[in-house]
Amino acid sequence: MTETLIVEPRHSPHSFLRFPLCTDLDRLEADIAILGLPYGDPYGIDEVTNDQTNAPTAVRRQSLRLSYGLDHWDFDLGGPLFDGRKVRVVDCGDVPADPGDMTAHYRRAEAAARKILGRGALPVVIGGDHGVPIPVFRALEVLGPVTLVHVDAHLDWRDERGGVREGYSSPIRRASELAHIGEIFQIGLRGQGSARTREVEDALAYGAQLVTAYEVHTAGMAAVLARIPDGGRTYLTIDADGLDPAVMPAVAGPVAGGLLFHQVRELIHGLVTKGRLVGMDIVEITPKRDLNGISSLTAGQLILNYIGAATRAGYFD
Ligand SMILES: [Mn+2]
Repeated sequence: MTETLIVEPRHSPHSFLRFPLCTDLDRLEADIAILGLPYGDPYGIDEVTNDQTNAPTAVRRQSLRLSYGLDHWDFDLGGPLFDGRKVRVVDCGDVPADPGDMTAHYRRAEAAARKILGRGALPVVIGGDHGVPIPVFRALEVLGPVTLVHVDAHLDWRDERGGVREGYSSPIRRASELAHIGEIFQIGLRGQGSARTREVEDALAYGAQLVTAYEVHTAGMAAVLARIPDGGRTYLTIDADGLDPAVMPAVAGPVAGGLLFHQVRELIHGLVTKGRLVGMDIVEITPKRDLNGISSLTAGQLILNYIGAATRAGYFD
């Protein structure tokens, strides 16, 4: 592959938390690699640059409100982010798209994720809509079997919509077709989305474990975590609308009754310590709908919880 993979953050004046930029993935030396994937597989021409494409920039802009310095105490973590250890976090910018070839950005995204994983770093992907993790799921092949954990109000098992197969209604269906994806846990389901009875039946036939938001509220996230096998690799894909709209107002499909921040935080810490959480994404933030930047801030706080938890679990020692 000779294509240029990466450009600098498109519109943000700075990287995520001002971490160093790495614009050449062949020289990547990092424990964690932040990667913006603005572009999905659109259902219509107006969705080529939907508001979700603005989210990597919005999250980077808001990230400076998350931290007053890496030496400051983070009560989410019980100490400074890096816990006094040597941890290398870089921001790899955004994968660009090519208006003359609307399949190019998924190819580049997969190649970028393969390089990040191949060089031993954990990818932290900022979408983009929920189509963008599909090439990342493919790239997980380099690691071998992976359990997929999915936070979302919606099932995302549509085979296609209007002939489009890799859009934001289909990521979990596409994941289920990959040989290296094993068990799938879908957490936070509620209300109505694009799923009909046939999609639910297909998910259940696959063996996907469907966990409603109400089950989490009643039984607690610890009970959900207990169902996920210990010791294996997991990848976490978070649709922002899996969280409650009070926490994540900037989403296209808000549904009441969603997961609360502390529940998703508990999920991240639990997955990190149960086995190896090999990466995560946060997608479907629509910054124009945001209030006080709270959705982008909350996304950034989830990312810091992943970095801090992985650090304390000895991932980078
Ligand atoms: Mn989704």
